[in-house]
Amino acid sequence: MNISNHNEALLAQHTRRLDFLKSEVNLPAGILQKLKDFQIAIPSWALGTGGTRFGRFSGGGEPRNLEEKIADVGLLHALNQSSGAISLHIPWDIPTDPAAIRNLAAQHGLAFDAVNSNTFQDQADQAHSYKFGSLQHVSAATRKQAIDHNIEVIKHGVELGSKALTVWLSDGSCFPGQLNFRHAYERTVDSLREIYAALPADWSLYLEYKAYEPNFYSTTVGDWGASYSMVNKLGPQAKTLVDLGHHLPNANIEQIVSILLMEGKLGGFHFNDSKYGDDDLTAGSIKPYQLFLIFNELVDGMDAKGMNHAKDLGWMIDASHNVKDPLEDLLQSVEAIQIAYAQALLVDRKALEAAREANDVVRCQEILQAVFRTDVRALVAQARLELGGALDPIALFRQEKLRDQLIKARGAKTVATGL
Ligand code: RM4
Ligand code: MN
Ligand code: MN
Repeated sequence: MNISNHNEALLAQHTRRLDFLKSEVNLPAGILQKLKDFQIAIPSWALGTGGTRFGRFSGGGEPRNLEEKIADVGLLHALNQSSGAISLHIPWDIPTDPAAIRNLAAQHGLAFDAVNSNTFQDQADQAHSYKFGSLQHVSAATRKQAIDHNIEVIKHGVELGSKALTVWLSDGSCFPGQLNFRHAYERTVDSLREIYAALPADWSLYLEYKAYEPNFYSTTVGDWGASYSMVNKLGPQAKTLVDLGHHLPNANIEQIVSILLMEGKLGGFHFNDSKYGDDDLTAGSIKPYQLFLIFNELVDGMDAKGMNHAKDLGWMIDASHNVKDPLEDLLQSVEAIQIAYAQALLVDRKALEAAREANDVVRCQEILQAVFRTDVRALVAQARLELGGALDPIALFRQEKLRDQLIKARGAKTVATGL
């Protein structure tokens, strides 16, 4: 892959765009460094074409094992220098030789972000079914099996140098009356306590919430309130994870983010976008303004606490679907996240605060929207360029026919593990 030729060909145009941006906007000191430091983890389950319950249309060249998934993320990282981590889902991606996997990842400049447990599917060899839940289950033996699985996942993560466990539970009920909400809640907390007790001291536990699906009447960790109350019971290492697609329609996600952050209980993100529910669409593809408003709260809240933007929260993507090349899609998601972050860094917070104190509602909107409507793509590209990435990663991916190469190496009929 010839990144420097690609960059050279685009350099004049890029410089023109960047100069224009600099002439229009006062770039705060250190903004490029912040963009360069900001890495977004790629989920191992998004590297194949996502299916729906109706079907799956593989585009070919999908990674057939963990090694190939790491190679794919390495490819993304080589192109954008901003995807320097991978998040694994167990048992979809069990590292059988952790030292070799760690080594391979290091060769690509990749770290391991949160490891994810899976108690929403039954595995062939498992004794008890999760049909009626896992950590909430009425049977202690089923709960224990799910607890043990989570502890197993932590062990895999430790071997890879990961520092967090993400727990997403499909537990809930499909019909009114099916579940004693109180018992389900209490059993879930008790189970989580056992998992929490197995966390290494420098690890975090992220508890993800989701309003519905696969259960359609109630979800036991159904919203940020449920997650927040549970992580508070667990202790300081437990925090809430916000997946953007997991809310009921029109939820004010940026306000949720602001409150969790203020309370010190925001753990991290699963970025994606949605029109209806947990659609797992490309970040920024449907509601880019919402993504910007979320980052606006993040920058404000993190700065208020003196937090390190790059390191103090878990930044992960959770998106995959049917109709795009998964690697191109992930490049788009990463760029959308970087754009929202860059714009949030440009907000004149003093002016915004002054306008708020003066109840100048119009001015508040003007300040935010002026930034949102500023094209910061050249700034994000400059950060990539300085790190040795491509000015236009998707264009280079296509020029170099990288998908064709993957199909040649892996075959046209490959299907990656995942949903
Ligand atoms: C869930 C949730 C989890 C993800 C699974 C595959 O809806 O978003 O984070 O691990 O899907
Ligand atoms: Mn998720
Ligand atoms: Mn989801």
